[in-house]
Amino acid sequence: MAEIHEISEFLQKGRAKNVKALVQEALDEGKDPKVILNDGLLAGMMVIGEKFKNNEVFVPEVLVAARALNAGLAILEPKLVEVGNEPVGKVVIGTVKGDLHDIGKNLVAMMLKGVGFEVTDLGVDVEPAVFVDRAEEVGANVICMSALLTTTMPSMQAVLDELNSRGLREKYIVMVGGAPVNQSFADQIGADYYTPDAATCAETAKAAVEK
Ligand code: B1M
Repeated sequence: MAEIHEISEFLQKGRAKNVKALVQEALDEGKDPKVILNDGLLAGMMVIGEKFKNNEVFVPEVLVAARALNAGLAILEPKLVEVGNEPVGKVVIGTVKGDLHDIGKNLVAMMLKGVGFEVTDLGVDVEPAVFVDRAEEVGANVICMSALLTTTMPSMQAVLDELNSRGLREKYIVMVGGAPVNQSFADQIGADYYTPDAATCAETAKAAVEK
């Protein structure tokens, strides 16, 4: 029987194969995908995050743990995502310029798909102009930005500046998030919504386009 805590432990050791196998086993046993995500994968990554902060582990260990997390997420994705017939709207999403963290952004993209959005994922280190160019190209309603570094948060402002300078600000719902981002920062830069986690982001985006 797959124990959820084992998923967290193998993730911390960067054992992607074991993580994949255990996630699959847990799903086969009928365990709730959200429990596997929160108590297995994300709990393991939180431990790594704390150890990283305290200099108990370093970039290589964090990278292999992140790879193991992504491997587990790939197995979980079909269960977390239930795609409807008609998209509720279109989103472009990316991690802002200078920032290479993509796990949270991937999770947000997954949840957005889960509530029925068509999602264009721009990846990481995305130039401000690219957010706007691609939003225009795909006919998006929502622009979602993720930042994990305090030093890259100003790149979010740069996207809003880009929208304003092209006279396109009113056309898009702009959403921001990521660990260092908060409501007061969102207010300061003039974003429409800050949400603290992937599920809330997806629900809020859906409610916003349906308004
Ligand atoms: Co880096 N890193 N990292 N890192 N890393 C952090 C963010 C850090 C907090 C670690 C620490 O010191 N405690 C710290 C930032 C400090 C700061 O600025 N405040 C840090 C640092 C300093 C760095 C480097 C500078 C380290 C170095 O090189 N010396 C470097 C920067 C590289 C760069 O981006 N230019 C770096 C590199 C890396 C790795 C490459 C090794 C790896 C990233 C791998 C990858 O993403 N593929 C990595 C990782 C994994 C982390 C930690 C450990 C984990 C981040 C993560 O994936 N969490 C992180 C410590 C931590 O956060 N505790 C850390 C799990 C993920 C699910 O959570 O992304 O927060 P998160 O997403 C959440 C919410 O924030 C939200 O939804 C998710 C939950 O549902 N959310 C949104 C995210 N985006 C959203 C958008 C929304 C709404 C919600 O709306 C649009």
